[in-house]
Amino acid sequence: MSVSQQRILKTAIPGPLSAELQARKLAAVATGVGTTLPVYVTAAGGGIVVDVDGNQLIDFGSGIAVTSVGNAAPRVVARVQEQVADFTHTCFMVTPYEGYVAVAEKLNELTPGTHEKRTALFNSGAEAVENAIKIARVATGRSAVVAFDHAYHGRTNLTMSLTAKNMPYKQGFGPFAGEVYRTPMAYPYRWPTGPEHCAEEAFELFVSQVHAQVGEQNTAAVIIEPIQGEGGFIVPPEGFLPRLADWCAQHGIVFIADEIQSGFCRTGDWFACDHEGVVPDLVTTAKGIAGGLPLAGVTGRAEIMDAVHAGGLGGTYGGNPVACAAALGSIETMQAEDLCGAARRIESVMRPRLQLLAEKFEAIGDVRGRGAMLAVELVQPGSKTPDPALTAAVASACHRQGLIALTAGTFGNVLRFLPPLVIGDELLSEGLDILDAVFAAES
Ligand code: PLZ
Repeated sequence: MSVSQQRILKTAIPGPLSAELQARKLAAVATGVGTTLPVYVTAAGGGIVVDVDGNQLIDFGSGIAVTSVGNAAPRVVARVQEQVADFTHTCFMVTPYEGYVAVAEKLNELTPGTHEKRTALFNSGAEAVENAIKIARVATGRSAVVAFDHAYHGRTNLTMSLTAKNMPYKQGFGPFAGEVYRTPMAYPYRWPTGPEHCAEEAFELFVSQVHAQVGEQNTAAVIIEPIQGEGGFIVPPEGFLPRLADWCAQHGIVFIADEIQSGFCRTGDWFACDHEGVVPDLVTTAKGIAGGLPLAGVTGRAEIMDAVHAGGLGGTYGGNPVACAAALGSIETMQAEDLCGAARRIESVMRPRLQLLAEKFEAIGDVRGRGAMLAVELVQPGSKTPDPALTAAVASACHRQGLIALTAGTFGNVLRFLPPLVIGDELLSEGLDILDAVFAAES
C-alpha cells in the first residue's frame, strides 16, 4: 500500500490549497452539490485519505460505504488497468463481454438464497432501485409500492418518492411518483411502547396499514433497507424482517431488500439479510460492489427477473466493462481477505468503545448498527429529543482533528461510522480516541 497508514496534520483542516480549490468549486460547481468536508483529495488507501496540503485523514466514511476493500485496492487496480487497456465500452446490449456475465454469476451466487437467480446491472444505486420496482410491477401486474419511514432509496424521481426525508432530498423537487405508500419503521430506540414490543407491533401496524390503505392485491412490492442507512443506521428488531418476508410471500408481493449500503461484507455478513436468514425476492446492490467504480445490480428470483420482455431493461453504460472488472477485483478481495470477518473484528473493537462513550456522555442516547456499520444517536440529556446541533458540532470537530466522520438520520442527530474494512486496529483506536476527546470538549 503506497499511502502510509498514519494520521498527519500539516495544516489546519481544510488547508490553504484545499481552500483555493473550494473557492474554484463554489464558482464552477452547482450549489446543490454539497460538500461535507472540503479537503481536496490526491490519494487514498487503507484507512487513510490524503489531501492536497499533505494532510492524512483517518477515514471513517469510505466515501459513504463504498470503498470497503480500501481505496485503490490492489486487485481492483490490477483488473481495472488491464481492462481499461483492452477496451473501455461496447455497450453490453450491443456487443457483450464476459465481465458482465461473471459479475452476474457472482451476484447470483452470493446474494441470499439458493434458488435460481438472474441479475441485471446498472450504474447507480438509484437506478437499481428504479429497475427493481419496474421488474416487480411487470412480474405482479400491480402498481403500488410500500416503503418505510426513515427510508433512503435515491434521488431520481421514483427513488426520491420512496425516500422519506424531505430536506435536502425532496424539498421543491416534486411532484413525486404515484403509487408510493409509507408505513412506520420498526425503530426500537423510538418505539412508543418500548423496544421489546417493537418487532410485533411494527409488523401488525404494517399489515393493517397496507390492508386498509393500499390493498394487498394492489401491492407490487415492499422495499426495505435491512439496516437503514441515511435514515440513521436503524436496525429493525429480530423477527421483523422474517415476518415481513413471509407476509409478502403469502400475498404474492415482491419483497425487495435494498442492500446498497448494508451489502458486501459491511455488516459482517455478505448481506445484512443473511443475519436472520431472510431471503428477499429481489436484492439491490451498489456502493461496496466495485471498490469505488460506479456499478449497481438487481438480483433475484429467475421467474420474477425474467418476467420482463426482452429489451425492457438496460441503459448505455449499465455493467460497463471497467466497472465490472473493478467488481470482480473487489469481490475477490472480500473473499481472499475475509472482509466479512474484518467487519466483525471492527465491531468488536468499536462497539465496546462506543458503549463506554455512551456511559460517559449523556448526549449519546443509543449505540447501534452491526459489523462496520455502527452509529450513535445524539439527544438532549435526559430525553430523546434529537440534538442535530451537537451532532454537527461533533462531526466538524472530528474533521478538524483529521477524522472523517459522517452524520445521518431523519433528525440529523446520528453520527455514523463506516470505516474501510481493511483499516488497521491502530487507526481505528486513534479515531475512537479523537471521538472521545471531541465529545469531552463539545458535549
Ligand atoms: N439505497 C440504501 O444508501 C445511497 C446517498 C448519498 P446512489 N446512499 C448515499 C447522497 O446524499 O446522495 C443509497 C442507499 C440506499 C439507494 C441509494 C442510492 O444510491 O448510488 O447514490 O444512487
